[in-house]
This record gives sequence, structure tokens and C-alpha cells, in this order.
Amino acid sequence: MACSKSKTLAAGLLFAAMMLLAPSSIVLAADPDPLQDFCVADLDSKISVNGYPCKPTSEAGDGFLFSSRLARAGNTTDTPNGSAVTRLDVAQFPGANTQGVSMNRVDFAPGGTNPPHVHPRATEIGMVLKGELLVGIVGSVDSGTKLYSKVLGPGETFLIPRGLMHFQYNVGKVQASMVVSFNSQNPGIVFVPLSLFGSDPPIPTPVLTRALRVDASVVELLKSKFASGSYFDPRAVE
Ligand SMILES: *[C@@H]1O[C@H](CO)[C@@H](O)[C@H](O)[C@H]1NC(C)=O
Ligand SMILES: CC(=O)N[C@H]1CO[C@H](CO)[C@@H](O)[C@@H]1O
Repeated sequence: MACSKSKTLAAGLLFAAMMLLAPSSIVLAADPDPLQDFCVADLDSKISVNGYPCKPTSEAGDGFLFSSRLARAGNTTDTPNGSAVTRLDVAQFPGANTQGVSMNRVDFAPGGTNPPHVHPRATEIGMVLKGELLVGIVGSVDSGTKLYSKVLGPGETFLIPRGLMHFQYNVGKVQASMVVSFNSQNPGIVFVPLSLFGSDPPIPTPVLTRALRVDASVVELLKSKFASGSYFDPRAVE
């Protein structure tokens, strides 16, 4: 009796310890801390590490902490989704390597959208620069898949918890734009429509008919819209 009681107690303590440790392992999932002031990414390196190897600072020039990329609006004319993303992650801004931050600018034509997507490696915080954007965030099953949404104007901000699906939609009559920041040098992006209907090779249709509760013809139609290469415009500033 006493033995099984102490076993229960031990199991309880172990469980409590795991619960205490769980939040810290989430914190540790952020980008690692830098070990030096600068580690300008050597984008051409063939060495594969978690991030990029550093260029010798002497070879990096002195411009690696500055960028004008986000000063220019992206061209939204004739884009499939009516928006244009200008990325400023480590691949475009090598100075961000090891620093755990990056940014994007997104421009929207009237009625344009940044389609539902997820950043697997970062929390996002953003600000509307111009126009009126509906920003929507869908909570996970834990929160009852609740849609949190609000129309925001210039100077107003929003927060996207890591890994939650979200979108923006230009509800105004003129161009809109926003800038966002991430707590990762490489937040990653998973577009929900593209992942479901444009993967290469495609997800088998029976998986999608079952998951989406529709006929195969509906799935085939959606797949045809995202056939390889038809989703991204070659003019996209990636
Ligand atoms: C934007 O893209 C359209 C369509 O390709 C093109 O005609 C136009 O010249 C571009 N505008 C700018 C400012 O580059
Ligand atoms: C969020 C998204 O997918 N945006 C894309 C919309 O289409 C334009 C043009 O193809 C791209 O620049 C964006 O990346």
C-alpha cells in the first residue's frame, strides 16, 4: 500500500516537474543567442549549419546593418492574390544572421490578400503603414479555433502568436501596406492553400476529399488552381 502511494507521489512529482520544464523548452525553441557582435551570413558557403557561417567581418564591408529594400512598394499589378511580399530575412539581409530578427513589407491592391499562412519559427508583430487592412488570426484547437480579427489603419499594430494561421485583406479602396517583424532571422512561411493543393508531388485526392468533406471534382478543381508554378508570380520580390 505504502509502496503504491509513494509511486503515485513520485509520478505526480515527475509530472509537475515536466509541466514546469515545458514552458522553458518552448522558450529555448527561439533562434539561438548570438556569440559575437556580428556574424554576417556567407550566403554562398557550402557549409550547412543551423543558420549561415560568418563572413570575416573585414570582408563584409560596413553596410550589412542597413537596407533600403523595404523603402520600395512591391508591385501588386496582376498578382494572383493582389499582394506583393518584400522579404527582409537573412537571405536578403545577411547581417541578420544569428541576430534572431527579420522583417517583411507587404503591399496590397484594393481587395488584395496575404493568403492564410503560418510562420513555423517566429512570433510576428506588425504595423499598418497605409490603407485599411483586415487582420485575422485563427486560434488553434486549444482555443476553439476562434477567429480574432480587426480592421486596422495607419500606425495600428497587430501580434501573431508563433505558428497560428493568419491573413490580411485590404478592405479599403486604395493601396495598403504594412511592415512586420519576426523574432527569427528565418521565420519560414507555410501557405495553407499552397500546402493543401499545390504540393509537389500532390497530396492524394482521397486524403483531401475525406479531410475537406467534398467530392473529388472539387479537390481536382482546387489543385488545378495551384498547379506547380501557377501560384507565385515571377516578378515577386522574394
Ligand atoms: C508592375 O507590373 C506590371 C505588370 O507586369 C507592369 O506592367 C508594370 O510596369 C510594373 N510596374 C512597375 C512600377 O514596375
Ligand atoms: C502571401 C503571398 O502569397 N503573396 C504572394 C502573392 O502573389 C505575389 C505575386 O505572385 C507574390 O509576390 C506574393 O508573394
